[in-house]
Amino acid sequence: MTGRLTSTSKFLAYVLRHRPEAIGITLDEAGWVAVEELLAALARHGRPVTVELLDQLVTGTDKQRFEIREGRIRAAQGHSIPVDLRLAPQVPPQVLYHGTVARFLPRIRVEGLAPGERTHVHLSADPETAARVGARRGEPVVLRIDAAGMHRAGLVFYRAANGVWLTSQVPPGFLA
Ligand code: HQG
Repeated sequence: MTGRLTSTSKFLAYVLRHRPEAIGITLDEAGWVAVEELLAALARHGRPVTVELLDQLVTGTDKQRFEIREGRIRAAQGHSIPVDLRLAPQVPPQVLYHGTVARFLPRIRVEGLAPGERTHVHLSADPETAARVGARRGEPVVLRIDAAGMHRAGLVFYRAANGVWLTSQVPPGFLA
């Protein structure tokens, strides 16, 4: 991504996942806001985004952080504000992956994976993606999650529109 695309993507993710009030908008319960309302609010707050740039962000980046449906937009995942994305529970693959860093491991081994500031724990379908997630914080460590075992134990999985797997927590017994 170019610098402008990246910085706009990050600011939009901040607004749509964590702080819509930063530009004076509110999201509905499922995290959506009208595209027109979003663009007007961004312009009012000195962060103008054109329809073309927004289109590039939604369709043109590898991360697919945002979805647009019927004239509305939302972040596909990663929220800290309470939203109900209305995703249908999914049967997960046998194994999912989580990218983290060594300094978190002692706590993770005891507590399992917790969502922290976000509404869900984020899991990746492949170890390469998980390594990229972990690398945001340092030398990545990739954990293997016994997703099938969690599913058998009644824990629920969702898949965001961009392919990220979501679950409320991973108890330590399901980590390898
Ligand atoms: C760690 C990015 C101590 C966890 C990525 C992680 C992702 C614990 C950090 C998305 C813990 C939370 C989410 C425990 C978990 N004790 N540390 N019990 N349980 N942790 O950012 O998964 O670029 O909230 O390992 O691609 O890193 O934003 O979650 O290191 O999909 O679009 O606590 O963010 O996407 O960090 O990343 P985060 P994450 P974007």
